[in-house]
Amino acid sequence: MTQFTPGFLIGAATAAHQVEGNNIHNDCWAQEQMEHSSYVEPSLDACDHYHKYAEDIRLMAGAGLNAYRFSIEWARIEPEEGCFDAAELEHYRDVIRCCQAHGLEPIVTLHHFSSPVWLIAKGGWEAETTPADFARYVRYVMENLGGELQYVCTINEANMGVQVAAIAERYKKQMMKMAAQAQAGGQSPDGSVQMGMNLQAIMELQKLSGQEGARAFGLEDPQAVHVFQSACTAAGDEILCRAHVAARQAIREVCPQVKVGLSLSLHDFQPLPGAETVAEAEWDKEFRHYLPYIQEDDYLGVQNYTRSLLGPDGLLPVPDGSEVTQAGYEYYPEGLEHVVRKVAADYSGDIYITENGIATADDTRRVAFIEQALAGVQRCVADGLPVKGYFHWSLMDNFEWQKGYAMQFGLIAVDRAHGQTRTPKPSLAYLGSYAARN
Ligand code: GCO
Repeated sequence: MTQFTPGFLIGAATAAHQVEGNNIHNDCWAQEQMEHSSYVEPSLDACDHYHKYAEDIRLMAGAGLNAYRFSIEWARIEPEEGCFDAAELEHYRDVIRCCQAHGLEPIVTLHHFSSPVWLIAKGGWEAETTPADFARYVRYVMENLGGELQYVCTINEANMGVQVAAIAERYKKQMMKMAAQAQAGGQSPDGSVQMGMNLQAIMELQKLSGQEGARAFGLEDPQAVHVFQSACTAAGDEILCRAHVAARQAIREVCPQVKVGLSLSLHDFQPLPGAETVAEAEWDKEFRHYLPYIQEDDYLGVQNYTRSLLGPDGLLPVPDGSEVTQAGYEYYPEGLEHVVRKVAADYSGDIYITENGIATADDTRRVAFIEQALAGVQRCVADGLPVKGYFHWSLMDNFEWQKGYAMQFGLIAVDRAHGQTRTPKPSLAYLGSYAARN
């Protein structure tokens, strides 16, 4: 293990809704309460990071980390449109100052998937009003907290909506193929799988869930619910990019010293012979497409977890016999270096790895993953690529969105049933050992 040079950020990352607890004014919380929720369980108190942040920051600092990436919850700051909660603002000021008091550089994400309910009721991430609404929230935060910050990430995984749309399209094609095969064989679509399946009931439940989801936001039409983690249209993707640009402009007006960027979820696409054009098209969709909107940023947040094998017809399954994580990803830490090199070929700004990690109950695999991922990062730095920091996902085992608490991404274990007790795993100190000692 070789330490990075002084100034290279070595940190951990979290997201407000996944760790704080009781974000009762946001869209995820509303969807978690539904009778037909797609969330396996509600977030509830999460990891009570809202109250235990000082303990968590102390654990990071004690392990040698020198940075912390966390998000500010828009729905806490602006629970009702145009009404700002100064007490919540002061909570986040306390978190920022606690980081600084313990030698951790804070990187603040201003939107990490969850949005205020009122925004979704207005049309959410497909509404023409959202860029201005987002910029107003960002300006309020930066006017009050910007003087204490050096780094801000406007939007986490800005390409998530495009990726969800691609998954939805793949799923739709598979369902249509199954139904066509069944009907060609003279069967009902239900008979196309070797189990008792009632497609009609599935469709009815999806209809029920959609109607309930619309009601959660005071809407009639399920198609009008546009949360951030839903398939976006090309118009919605453009609205999101305009929201980033409007936020960047507000930040630059209020705090010109702050480094601004967004983060993208990026896959290490690996084409089999004959699938090279498919891989390039996928990379264009999830990365190059955003270049016009980020070329004036100070940095890009790169988030990578694994590789994606592609054949001529698109995504291929994880190869038989591969080590697979709790998230169903192939264990593939080498993907990070590949993605960083591909990004640097087209983007000239600084690169911060704002998420990289592994969902596993075996912390020795997390240590090995970190070692292999950071070896790749150090090769990139040695080759002169402008990589300036690495944030591991995640600081603690937390609420993995619709999958609930089943996955363990954390450097710290959390016993939510017994006082939210924190138990640092060996991987936390191992990660900290890479940070230069000033
Ligand atoms: C994301 C989010 C995180 C996830 C993490 C593990 O990248 O999807 O930023 O909130 O929890 O990636 O899936």
